[in-house]
Amino acid sequence: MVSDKDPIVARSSAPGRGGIGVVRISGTKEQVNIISQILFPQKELKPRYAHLLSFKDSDGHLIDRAIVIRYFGPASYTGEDVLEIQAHGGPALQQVILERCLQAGREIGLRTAEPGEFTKRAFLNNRMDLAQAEAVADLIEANSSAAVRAAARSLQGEFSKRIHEINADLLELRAYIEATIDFPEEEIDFIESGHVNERVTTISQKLMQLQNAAMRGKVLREGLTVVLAGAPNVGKSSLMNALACDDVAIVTDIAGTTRDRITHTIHLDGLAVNLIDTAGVRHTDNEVERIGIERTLQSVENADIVLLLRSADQTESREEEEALSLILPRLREGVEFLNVFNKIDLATEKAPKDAIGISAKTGEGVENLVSRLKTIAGESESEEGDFLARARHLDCLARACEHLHVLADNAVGRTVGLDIAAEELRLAGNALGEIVGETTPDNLLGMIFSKFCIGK
Ligand SMILES: Nc1nc2c(ncn2[C@@H]2O[C@H](COP(=O)(O)OP(=O)(O)O)[C@@H](O)[C@H]2O)c(=O)[nH]1
Ligand SMILES: [Mg+2]
Repeated sequence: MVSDKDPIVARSSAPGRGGIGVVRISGTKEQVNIISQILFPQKELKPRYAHLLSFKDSDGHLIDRAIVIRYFGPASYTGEDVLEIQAHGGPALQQVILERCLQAGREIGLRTAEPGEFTKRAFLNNRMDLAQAEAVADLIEANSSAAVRAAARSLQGEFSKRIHEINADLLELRAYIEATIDFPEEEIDFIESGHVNERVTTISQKLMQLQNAAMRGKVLREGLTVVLAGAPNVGKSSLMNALACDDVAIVTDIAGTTRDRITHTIHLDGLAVNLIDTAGVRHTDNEVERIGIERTLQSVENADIVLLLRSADQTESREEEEALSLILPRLREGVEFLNVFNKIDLATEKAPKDAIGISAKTGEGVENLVSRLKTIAGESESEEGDFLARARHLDCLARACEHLHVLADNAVGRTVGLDIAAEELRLAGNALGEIVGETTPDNLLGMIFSKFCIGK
């Protein structure tokens, strides 16, 4: 078991070669003093000052010249004392520096940091809340410019601020209801004059707005998943290649060519779009193809947008109907569903009004399809600016909503007793508290930080 009290060290810059490589040490003032005196003897390090110093091995041989910065807690990233050594960024050199640091700190228990441990300390020392700490990892992992901006907003506390606002409302209302419990005769008067039910409705609405924003935030973080589905041979793989501007999927006129999912990420207006080409859906006795088709249907279940492809030259064929009957039941509620008629170059008639006509072969209409995707993706931009969210946050928000709905659906004081109402408000607050880390169980914290990269 590692302890949060140990001094820790890690390489904070990315592995590989670079102009600069950064090794960071965090610990108490005494711990960092001891290490710093061994590494840089006779040198008093001023806080937040870039010292140019010789970094030497234990025999006094020069290893590199480095910029060394000393931070005094709590004014540091972790909230503890920190020593940052910026040397040249070679992998072997960085390893030598790391080992020398570990050797210098051996007596006082210096150890290599776990993934995310610097940020975990920042959280434990109240330098940031949990949603902000997660935003650090999300900022590093952001795969589009929109995700970068949203992660930066989360890191500044935009998401947390909205959680705290709702939590304050919940707390105030709960305090009022709990005070009312002490006056059983005047209960109904108190509930009415305190507009308790109206307040429940207002808080529910705020919470649902936040939930919508968080859903957009999750799309920003993970990208928009667009699944290409339909009967065999309608041109799904051809469209995949056209959208990817590359030969990512095999195209033949043999039905059942694509058997496994093929994924490829493109960027539309700064948003990552994960395209998934799938096996054509039909009834089949072939075991491998059957497994592929089940994977298609699973992808459909998890999609943000499903492009249902049909071949414009043979619409309403038995295959098309069969595919449709298997795909439609697997669509989640609220999923965007676009009818795409491919092979319009072969068709004598135009695509129906509600469908997008394209030719994956000639490229006709593909531009139009892309702009439809962009519109859908663009709808995920809110005016006040998005923040990033994770599945974990959506789960907490959904639980908070459930507790509030118990009260919103049943008038407080009439069908729901006051003690139950107070308890539901407390549970809703707890669920929200988990997002910012106020009520998050320790094992969950461990899991969250273990997904970080080392040195962060
Ligand atoms: N004329 C024409 N042929 C197409 C078009 N799109 C795909 N094809 C052809 O239809 C056949 C099946 O295409 P493929 O992309 O493998 O279909 P999938 O089974 O749905 O993935 C191939 O021979 C393609 O060349 C199109 O827009 N026009
Ligand atoms: Mg295919």
